[in-house]
Amino acid sequence: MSYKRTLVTCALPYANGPVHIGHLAGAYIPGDIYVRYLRMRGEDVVFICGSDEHGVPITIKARKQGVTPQDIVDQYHKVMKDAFTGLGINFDIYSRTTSKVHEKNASEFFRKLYDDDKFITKETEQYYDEEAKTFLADRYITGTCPKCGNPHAYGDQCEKCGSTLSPEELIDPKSALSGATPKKVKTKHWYLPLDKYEPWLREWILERHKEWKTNVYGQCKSWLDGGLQPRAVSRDLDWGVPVPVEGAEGKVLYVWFDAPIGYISNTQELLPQSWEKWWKDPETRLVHFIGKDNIVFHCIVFPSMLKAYGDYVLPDNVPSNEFLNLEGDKISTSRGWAVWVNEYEEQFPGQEDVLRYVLTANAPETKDNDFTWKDFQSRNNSELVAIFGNFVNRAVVLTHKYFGGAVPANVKPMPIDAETLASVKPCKEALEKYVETFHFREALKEAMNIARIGNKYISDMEPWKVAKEDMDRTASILYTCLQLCADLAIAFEPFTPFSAEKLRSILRVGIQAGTDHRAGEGTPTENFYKPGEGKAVHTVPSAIPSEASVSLTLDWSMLGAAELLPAGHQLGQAVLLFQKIEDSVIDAQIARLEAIKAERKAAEAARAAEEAAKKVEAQKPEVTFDQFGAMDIRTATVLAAERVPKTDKLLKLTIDTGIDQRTIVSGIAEYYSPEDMLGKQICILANLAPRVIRGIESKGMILMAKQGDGKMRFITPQEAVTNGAQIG
Ligand code: B3M
Ligand code: ZN
Repeated sequence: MSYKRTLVTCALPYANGPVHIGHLAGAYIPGDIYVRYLRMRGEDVVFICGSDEHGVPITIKARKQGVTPQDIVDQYHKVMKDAFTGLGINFDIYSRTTSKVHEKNASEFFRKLYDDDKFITKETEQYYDEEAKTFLADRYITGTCPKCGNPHAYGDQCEKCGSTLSPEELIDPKSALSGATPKKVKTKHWYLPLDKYEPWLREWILERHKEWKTNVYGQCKSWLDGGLQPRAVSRDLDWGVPVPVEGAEGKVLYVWFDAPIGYISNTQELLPQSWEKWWKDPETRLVHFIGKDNIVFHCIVFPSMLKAYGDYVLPDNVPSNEFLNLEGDKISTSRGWAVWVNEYEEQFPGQEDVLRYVLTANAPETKDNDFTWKDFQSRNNSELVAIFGNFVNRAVVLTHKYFGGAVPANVKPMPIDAETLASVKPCKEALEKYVETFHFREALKEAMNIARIGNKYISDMEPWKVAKEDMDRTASILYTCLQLCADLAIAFEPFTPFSAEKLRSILRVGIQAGTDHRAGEGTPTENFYKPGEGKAVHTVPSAIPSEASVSLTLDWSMLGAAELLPAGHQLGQAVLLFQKIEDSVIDAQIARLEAIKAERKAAEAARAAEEAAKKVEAQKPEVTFDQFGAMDIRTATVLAAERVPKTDKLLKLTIDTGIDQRTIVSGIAEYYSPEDMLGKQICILANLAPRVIRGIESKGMILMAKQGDGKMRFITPQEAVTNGAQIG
């Protein structure tokens, strides 16, 4: 279907930490490349993003720091917005889900689905903290992991063994707020019955969107094949958009319900008059750039919400990348294992494009990928500096040397010149195909191929030698080289916009980069970009003229043309496009990461030592040999077993001790049924003084092993022995 405009969104990052390179590689750099490309092609594009400021992790961070959730989101919203701006990621608006526009919009969205009867309600039992008088989100419950015995597991996950948990599975659960043991209390929530949308989703995604990237399509298919369940869209929490219906006090919209509506709200904030055309006109194409952990929400949940609402366009594509690791380990905000974008910008001023280049060249497009500082250095030094930068520099410096900085006339052409220029066309076509199918690393390779073509051509032609005897031929060679430089100034604009701009300054040309919507409509809010903001330009030497003195404008259609710069066009001074990165710079980054690793190991060791010390403390006081010898421990077999009426814990066991048959009452019914025990050989303490339990005389005790998970296990000889065999 044809379309008139494209609405591009990037996932709204949680405002509980700075942006790192994993975020950039996953969604933001691909989104920005795509938008820049479309705009250069003259398409009408709105590019929307903002901070996701709700959700439990933000409340936890606030509590830990003793501040309000609003303080946390204010802090990180600014850090993230500035980080994106610094890297030239040019959103039209970077707003936030705590904006007034969004609160109203998300609330109305819920209300319409509620009024249209699109939700079902369910009553479930949730943990409640009676001391803090509040329901507890899964993250707010801690206890012992049933899988590995880690005593500090959360109600949703054990960070030690990585298991996904539900709070019910935790042993000895405690509220993280008050330390109290939480109670199960009934609570009502609204659910979107995704199961009802399943047939439609199957047809819409699996039949009509076979072109989606295989990782995205595959994940959707496996969700759909697994069968969809109703999903709760509300939570018992005091941070979020209140559920706008009666009887919903203390409840807010689930963060994954309100956040995607944020895309709509942010468009409304930017374009209060015309936003509807961007969201409701079928001639709009909607594209969501996201990371792989967001696929289900953008391909299944949000489209179902939009479908339930009725009037909205649905995503045409959801290009999602896989994860980027850092030096072989998963990036983790909580463990500090990341390269933070704001820090990068401080440490590598003027080298923003290097990060953009490396993260695109090495993008995790089809599988998880690894970022290493060595690779970063080598891509800069041996690709950007040695190929792209070197070629441009040689061409411009020689033009100044021999022709006073003016593009020479093509006075003595040879076939190789035209052939070289013509070889740019296939690169252009491939680049276009790759960008349009969201294969940005391949697209970047094609742009780099143009630089390779130039670098090879100038090395083969050796104009510095030819100049000694044939100035006419030198003119044609440099004429050809400068056309290729102009090609590079176009082709690299989506990928490395700062360097492309620097190159255009050297060439004294402008570019038709299309128009954005940053001015918005009506009165700008504080989430708008101020004039000039985010269009950061490298400080270029004063020898280079400003855009004002530029007499020539390039556009995308000129890429690969026979002549982009006419003879006589005056160039600016040569400046280096890229700087070599020295080993010492890279070693410092690696050392920083190693220090983080060492710190983490030390913390883990300290924790393990603490646990071990606790175990030693738990050891009972010494006994003498005689005291031990006084105990009659022997093997026995269970002959009969039954539950003690009106108790949950007790089993009445009849056992053969080798000396007699007797009754022992044992508190193991939680772990073993009577059938489990029947015929089992066990160990008992036979001479324990008899006790009457629930009216039954119990003579002796069954020996059980108890470990961190709380479960009791009986001890059985490895080989069958006769009953009454002495243990000691
Ligand atoms: N904030 C998750 C994330 O940052 C979430 C995305 C919301 S997009 C509507 O990965
Ligand atoms: Zn565990």
